[in-house]
Amino acid sequence: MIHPDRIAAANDTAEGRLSADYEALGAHLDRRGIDIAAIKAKVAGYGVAVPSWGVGTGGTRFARFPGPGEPRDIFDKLEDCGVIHKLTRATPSVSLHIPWDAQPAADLNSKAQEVGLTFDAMNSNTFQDQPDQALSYKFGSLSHTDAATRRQAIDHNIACIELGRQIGSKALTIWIGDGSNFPGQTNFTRQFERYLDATRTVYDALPDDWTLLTEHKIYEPAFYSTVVQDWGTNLLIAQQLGDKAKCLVDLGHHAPTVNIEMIVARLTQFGKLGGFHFNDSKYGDDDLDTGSIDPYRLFLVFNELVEAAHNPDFNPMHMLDQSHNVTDPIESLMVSATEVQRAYAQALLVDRAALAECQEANDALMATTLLKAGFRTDVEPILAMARFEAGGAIDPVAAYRASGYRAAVAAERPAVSGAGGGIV
Ligand code: LRH
Ligand code: MN
Ligand code: MN
Repeated sequence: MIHPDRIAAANDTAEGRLSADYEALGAHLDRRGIDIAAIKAKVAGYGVAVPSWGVGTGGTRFARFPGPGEPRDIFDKLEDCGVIHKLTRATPSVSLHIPWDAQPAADLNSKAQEVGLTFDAMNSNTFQDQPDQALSYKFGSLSHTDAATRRQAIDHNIACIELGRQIGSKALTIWIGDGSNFPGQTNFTRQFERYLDATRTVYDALPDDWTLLTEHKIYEPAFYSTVVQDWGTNLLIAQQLGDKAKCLVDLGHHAPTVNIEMIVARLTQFGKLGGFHFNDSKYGDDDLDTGSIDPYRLFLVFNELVEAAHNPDFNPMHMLDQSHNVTDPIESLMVSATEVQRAYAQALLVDRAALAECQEANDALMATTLLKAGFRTDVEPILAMARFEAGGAIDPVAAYRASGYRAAVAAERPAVSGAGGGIV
């Protein structure tokens, strides 16, 4: 863990500059009729969950190149996630993936408490076979042609709910790899009927105050068709199952030209936007760091979220879902969390009354200029001040590097070799 004294020491050198920058931005925003303290308060109240699997070095089917101090288990992962939150004050919860993180609830709870974190949505895994598993998911899980395999997948999801209940989670996210690799391999309709039937059984096991999030994805691992391939199918699922079922939008799970912010608006309009997996992509489900490729798209997504925020029932879950192949995962997750906050703060700056007027008057140029005015504003002093006031680091990456945390855990956690890793 990083000692607060270390954070204070790192902040000491940056504090004077931050105060000056914050004051200058405050004066600038004041001239635009915006109260900087109000924006800062909203940023300070915002949190994005970290995926437990994100703190290990990721890889591709070609190779994986682990770094020093790879977490050995969920307890090491929680330790790393605790560091991310300590420095950014932006990631108060962790999303677990089962069975990767399956451990007794009491142990998970005490470690989470020790590092100052809570648990976000539970993620089930029926896209891989596990060593002790009776039936294979090679040809599907919740939509498998074999009833016993579907039942096995249902039981796994119910076990995830059961563990989640004991650790204070309030949601189950289901993403399946089911689909087909050849035209004709499956009957689209019967396969989806089987999926709906099985998922309804999971839904019926959900506590009343839980949400079931279903996650769509256009392709991979199935390369011809995917059962839950897009937001249309996802919406059908949520509508068929009931009020507790909502759609999860992973930004990387769409075709490259798809207008994701519009999907966000549509799902919001009908009360079916359940949550996000934030990441960025150039080609497909690249799982690149949030905001690293197209920060404007992230801003446009947040523009829709801010637009919808007046509805008190609107409360989608926010989580990062990334694969860090060439960076220190802790650094990537810290930067990504602040990128999400940045998009939020920029969207808060948009003059919504003026925007509505431009839209009514069909003033396309001025409408888009109003959005750009939010996006172009450098809100870093707001983010840094919110972190600083909450006890975090003004510059999280600099403070992290100065702390020597990675070298310290590398001395304790055995080195992992990537040799032979990856399956082409
Ligand atoms: C699938 C996915 C889904 C999984 C995670 C590991 O591509 O986005 O959310 O649970 O990756
Ligand atoms: Mn995802
Ligand atoms: Mn994905």
